Amino acid sequence: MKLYRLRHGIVAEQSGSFYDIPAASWDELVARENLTGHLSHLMLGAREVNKSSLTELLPPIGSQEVWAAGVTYFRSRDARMEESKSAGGGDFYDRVYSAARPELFFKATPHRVVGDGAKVAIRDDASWSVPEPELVLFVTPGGKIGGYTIGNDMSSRDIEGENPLYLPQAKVYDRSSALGPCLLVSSEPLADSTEIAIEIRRAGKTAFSGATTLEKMKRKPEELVEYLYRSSSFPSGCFLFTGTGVVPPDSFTLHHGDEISITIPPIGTLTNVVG
Ligand code: DO4
Ligand code: MG
Repeated sequence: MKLYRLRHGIVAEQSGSFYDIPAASWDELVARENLTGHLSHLMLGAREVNKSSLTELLPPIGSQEVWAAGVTYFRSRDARMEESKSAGGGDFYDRVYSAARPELFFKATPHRVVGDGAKVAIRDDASWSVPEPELVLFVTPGGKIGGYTIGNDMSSRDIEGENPLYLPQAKVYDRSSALGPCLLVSSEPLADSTEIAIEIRRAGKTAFSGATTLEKMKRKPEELVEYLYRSSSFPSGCFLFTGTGVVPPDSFTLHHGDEISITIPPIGTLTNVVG
């Protein structure tokens, strides 16, 4: 089942039909251990609505923190070793790729997150900016993976490449994070063959496209969650980006007006324009 958060309420999609979900708030609905069971119960009395009511989509987030894992794909390790080589930072990426402890960093507070159709930003003081297409986990307060969404972990490569200690500035700024278009509620793992694809369109043409699959991810989603929840509590659950496996060539930087579309087939497509 897919859950959409709209300006005027919450809509569930099941088998091609849409239903209004009566809930006091997004947090009240999703921050529970048996979300699938709770939704089945709510669906018994839910009112069917037209697909056209899916307007004014908001990101599928309430008060949750957004965290991110990094260097979980070989392509990310490679690109980052190269960009930080002259600063002497390359070795850190190589080490974290094969270490037992994953890289986990704080990515966003909810107000820095935009939804499908909204504008993402590039930093004014960055000269090399890229999107990072990623599968994002929704993790319950108890540490169970309760659902999935699509994420864009916007990043300033020149700032991170200058010094890995600048990572929070390269990663955390207003509209640096996009989530959506919905939350796919499922306690089942996604298939390893699941594809994560990105297309960046500029002036009506494809400026970059690429894809990867979950089987290329070095770590298991549960492993990332287990580390994140060590000595940390998340009373309303949290979102966790799982890392990027697609990095545009070094000659590529985002421009204002670029349209970024990220598709993960069981979830949908997340589209944002840079502005
Ligand atoms: O190491 C820095 C961030 C890595 C990242 O965001 C990724 O691999 O997706
Ligand atoms: Mg990332």
